[in-house]
Amino acid sequence: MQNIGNLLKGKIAGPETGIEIKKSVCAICDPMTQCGLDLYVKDGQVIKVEGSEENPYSKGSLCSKGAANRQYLYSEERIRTPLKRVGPKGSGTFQPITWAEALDTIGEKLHQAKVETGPESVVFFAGYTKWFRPYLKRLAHSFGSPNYATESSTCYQAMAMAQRLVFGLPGGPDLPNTNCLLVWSSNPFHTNPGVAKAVLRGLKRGMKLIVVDPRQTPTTSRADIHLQLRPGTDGALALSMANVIISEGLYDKDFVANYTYGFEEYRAYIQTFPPARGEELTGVPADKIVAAARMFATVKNACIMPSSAPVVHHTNGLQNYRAVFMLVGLTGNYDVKGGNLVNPPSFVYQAGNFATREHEFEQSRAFSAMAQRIGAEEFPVWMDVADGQAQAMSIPDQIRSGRPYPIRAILAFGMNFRMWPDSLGMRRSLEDLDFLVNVDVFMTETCKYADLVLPACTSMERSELRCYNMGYVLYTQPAIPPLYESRSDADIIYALAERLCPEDALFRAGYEASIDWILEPSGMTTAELKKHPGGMFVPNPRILPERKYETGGFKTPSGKMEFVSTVIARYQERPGFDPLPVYRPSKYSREASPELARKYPLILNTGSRLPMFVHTRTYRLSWPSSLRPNHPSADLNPVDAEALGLRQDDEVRLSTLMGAIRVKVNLTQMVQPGMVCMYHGFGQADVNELFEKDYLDPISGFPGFKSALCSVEKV
Ligand SMILES: Nc1nc2c(c(=O)[nH]1)N[C@H]1C(S)=C(S)[C@@H](COP(=O)(O)OP(=O)(O)OC[C@H]3O[C@@H](n4cnc5c(=O)[nH]c(N)nc54)[C@H](O)[C@@H]3O)O[C@H]1N2
Ligand SMILES: Nc1nc2c(c(=O)[nH]1)N[C@H]1C(S)=C(S)[C@@H](COP(=O)(O)OP(=O)(O)OC[C@H]3O[C@@H](n4cnc5c(=O)[nH]c(N)nc54)[C@H](O)[C@@H]3O)O[C@H]1N2
Ligand SMILES: [Mo]
Repeated sequence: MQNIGNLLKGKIAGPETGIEIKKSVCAICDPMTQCGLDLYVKDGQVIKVEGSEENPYSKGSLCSKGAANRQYLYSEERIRTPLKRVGPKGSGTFQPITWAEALDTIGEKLHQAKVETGPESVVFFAGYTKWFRPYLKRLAHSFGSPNYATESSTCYQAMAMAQRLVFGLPGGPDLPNTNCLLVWSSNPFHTNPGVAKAVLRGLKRGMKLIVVDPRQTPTTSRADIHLQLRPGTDGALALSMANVIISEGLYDKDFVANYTYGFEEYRAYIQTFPPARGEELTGVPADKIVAAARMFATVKNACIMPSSAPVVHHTNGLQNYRAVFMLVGLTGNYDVKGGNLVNPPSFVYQAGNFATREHEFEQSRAFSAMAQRIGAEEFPVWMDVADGQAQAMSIPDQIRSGRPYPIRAILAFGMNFRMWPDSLGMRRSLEDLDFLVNVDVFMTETCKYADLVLPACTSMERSELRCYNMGYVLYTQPAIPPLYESRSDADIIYALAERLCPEDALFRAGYEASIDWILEPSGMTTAELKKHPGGMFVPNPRILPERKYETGGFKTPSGKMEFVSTVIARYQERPGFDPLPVYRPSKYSREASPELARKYPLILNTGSRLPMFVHTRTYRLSWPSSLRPNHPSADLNPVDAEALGLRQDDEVRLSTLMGAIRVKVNLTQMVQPGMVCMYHGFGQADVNELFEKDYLDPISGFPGFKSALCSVEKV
């Protein structure tokens, strides 16, 4: 006889214990990492969380954050009911209201703004969370507002823009098949466990690894060559590598002759970047530049793994990444097996090897039938080639100036004003709005400035569609009903659609019918997917040929891969809009602002991911935050610490020309001398307060979070 007490203590699932295993996904990071969860549920309570073995991406593993999903789910800081602010903005004084009152109020307020100042005066915003974006974008467009904006104004888009300007369509690294992986700034061992495992598998089969990173990381420690450049000098490094590849005749002459535009101008330009100059500009020894260039150009096939953030978080980031991606074409590695393969996304940025109607669903009204988007005047290239969003970095200024038209209201899902540079300025702008709604799982600082706050549930309590690049799809079902009065974001969007755009037939048909409509070209349905709670492989995966450009051309205006951008050329009278990938040092750097560098001698590089934190999400959880002292700290090399008379955990003032914050110092060899690294999103010491609102890349509008100038002094 089994002892039921022991089975219960061991949390063993089965009829004896009444414990059921329910399938879900972890959405603490989103969406590239979405590990499968096995949730042990008894009496409507999640009593244990495990990684799901059947998920082909995560294969049973969970990171330090995913393991804390119960703490996330049952956090005391969860919002329980819809709330109406009754005290002053920021006071955090709220009164519970019913869902009906909340939804009706939003319907009335947004309708009023639409009538008085036009639908474009209402912004529909999503923070880092991505799973519900197609529905939110449709809501904006069906309402008539072009102003759907997201965290992608600081993440991913600029990288995608750089690739689109060069190739038309972005290509992703073909990790399983490549023989040489050039990781141009990513540290998957901290940011994406599935990719880290793929890197390890590649190394086992003899793949060469080159990593470009100013720090030492678990990724660089595995590299054949680590190019430890100074932050923000990526363009100079790429141009110098191109100099070696071209002068040694290692480039793909056939591809260059037949499929590229502007090569002669580019070749003339890179003449000025011999390895010795590359060393001077980047700090990477010339012999390493030569060795890396030769390896990347001669090992076949080779690919570049880019990242959504580090290279583009500079005032010269977009041009730098263009120079980097050109190396893929130069060496004939675009859209080939083991190179950078073009495989368009199926759903929410993820390639799943199936076709959908996601884009048609989202864009329920053409941009030409709406007002111009926020940021259109400052960032025209964004409007030409980014993914159909407004540039959210222009929101704070436009709220204040009312130009070119007023912004009256924001309907936000997971907005965090600390995502913006000059975060306090963004917060002040939010105070100027007539009406702000924030939908979040937790009562955050930003919620305190909202007029209405709505409680969202977590991934464990909702139903969502996700896909994986090995051709795997998942349509999750709630493991437990939403806690308290929380609701899924999608349910909230559909309830608002009844009030904001009642004529929209797909919204009227409902959430699941919408997903079926989106999935139609794939032949899959939600009914079928529900039979596979842990997910399933796509029945007839879409396998695209290599070198698609041979038949269709490149999706650029010239139809070729562009060394000289015909899109940027449209605006070349503007400073920084060079059609060639011209290298300019970061606006605030020893090279470009020597005066400032005398007062602020260190490079401020922020936001390198820590394994236990995800932006503002996990500071509140005791398991992850027990892994690193939970006080804001800045990383400093011991050489700099000694020169400044600092010891581990000393309190310092970290200053830029915008102001100062107080943090502790953490001494580590991971950062190179001359560089200060600080994680973002701490309310008590927010490094984004130290960046000016217009410290942005002129083309992409991305903030220069990874190269400003700062000083550190003991307090
Ligand atoms: N200095 C500096 N700043 C940076 C960066 C940097 O490297 N350095 N990185 C930038 C990048 S790349 C990114 S992606 C952004 C991240 O930008 P943020 O949007 O600031 O990221 P989070 O803090 O993770 O998420 C915002 C909110 O979403 C809420 N949320 C979580 N799950 C859900 C959900 O299911 N529904 C709803 N409605 N809300 C939910 C969270 O509770 C949180 O309050 O920060 C950018 N800012
Ligand atoms: N644990 C955890 N995982 C995450 C997140 C998180 O917050 N926590 N956030 C998610 C999000 S939103 C994103 S965008 C991704 C980011 O994913 P990754 O890009 O993999 O991670 P980062 O740590 O931002 O940056 C990678 C490396 O870039 C280096 N770097 C910094 N400046 C420069 C530079 O100027 N040039 C070059 N070449 N390299 C530079 C850093 O030293 C760092 O080691 O991670 C995702 N995954
Ligand atoms: Mo990001």
